[in-house]
Amino acid sequence: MRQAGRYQASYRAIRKQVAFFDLCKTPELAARVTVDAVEQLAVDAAIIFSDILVAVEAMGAPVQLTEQGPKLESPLRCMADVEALRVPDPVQSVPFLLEAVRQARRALDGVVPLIGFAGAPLTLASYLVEGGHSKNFEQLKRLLLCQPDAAHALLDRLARTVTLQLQAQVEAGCQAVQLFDSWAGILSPADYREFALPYTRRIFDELKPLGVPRIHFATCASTLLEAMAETGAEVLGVDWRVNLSEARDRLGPDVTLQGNLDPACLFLDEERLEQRIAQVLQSGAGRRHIFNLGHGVLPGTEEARARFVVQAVHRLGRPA
Ligand code: 1CP
Repeated sequence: MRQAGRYQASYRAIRKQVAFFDLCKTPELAARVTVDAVEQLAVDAAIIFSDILVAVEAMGAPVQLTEQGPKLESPLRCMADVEALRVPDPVQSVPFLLEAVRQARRALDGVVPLIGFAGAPLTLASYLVEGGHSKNFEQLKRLLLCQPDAAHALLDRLARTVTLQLQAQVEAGCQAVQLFDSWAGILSPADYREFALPYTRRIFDELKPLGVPRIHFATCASTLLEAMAETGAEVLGVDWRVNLSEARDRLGPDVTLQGNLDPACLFLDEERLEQRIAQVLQSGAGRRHIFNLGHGVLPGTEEARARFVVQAVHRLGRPA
């Protein structure tokens, strides 16, 4: 999940000087934030520092990060708005991201693998249509249900953009890719199958020849697990609302599960935190399980607690 961010003093110090999207667009700094998180936490993999909304900007929809979260200047509402979006060539539209990947890979080569990422089409569409974070996703659902042609045209453009961006990240040095469909859980299983699954499957199909592990993550998606597995991902990331052993029973032995400690557990004292970690490891049962948080580190988390989680997982998860 997200591992760099506001809970780190080193990140806050950089953010005092540099606005968030400027940080994403300065390769030296983005690579440094990526590597700092690995060095400070001693995690087993790095995720490149960027944001899913970088792709949205590259398509021609400017984004600002405000106190209330990301904000788009002019949310999309109809087919004409969709048709104005580009499907950009990443080499031209996100050179800073590809350079950050190259620099981070150089620094981490032989240390830990580097994961590239993007937002899944439905989640990116939510920001484009709502103009920011949303509680009920009213405008997005209006578009999906009342203007399905415009919705599919939007999702198609997003899928093409994301495919190109992930391919370019792998070519620049990423050794795995993760597709975040953070808000897929707002859909019914039938609507997920219509508006999310086909696009995600297409992205993963086109990445398959590159031979890197493909990780798919969503929150609030326990009703969607079987459909998510049909995307072809090698790894499914799940949040804490799902019991890992139950997910294993439903999905069979072949898929790898990633997760799923509730990030709020990092507010516990070490003893109780360790019990929660042990429970997650136990429900993963050491079978095709990558320990992770069920979502990103919360901004109010103490850094020492995040380090403690990694140490405890190494101690408990790798029997002597
Ligand atoms: O400095 C700040 O205030 C910025 C906070 C922040 C950070 C650290 C944002 C704004 N984005 C990021 C980085 C980020 N975003 C990473 C880098 C990973 C790392 O180094 O660990 C990643 C993988 C993301 C992905 C992302 N951005 C997602 C998918 C994952 C998830 O958390 O669900 C989403 C939904 C976003 C949108 C976004 N960007 C930023 C915020 C605060 C949000 C969420 C807003 C909302 O609630 O809708």
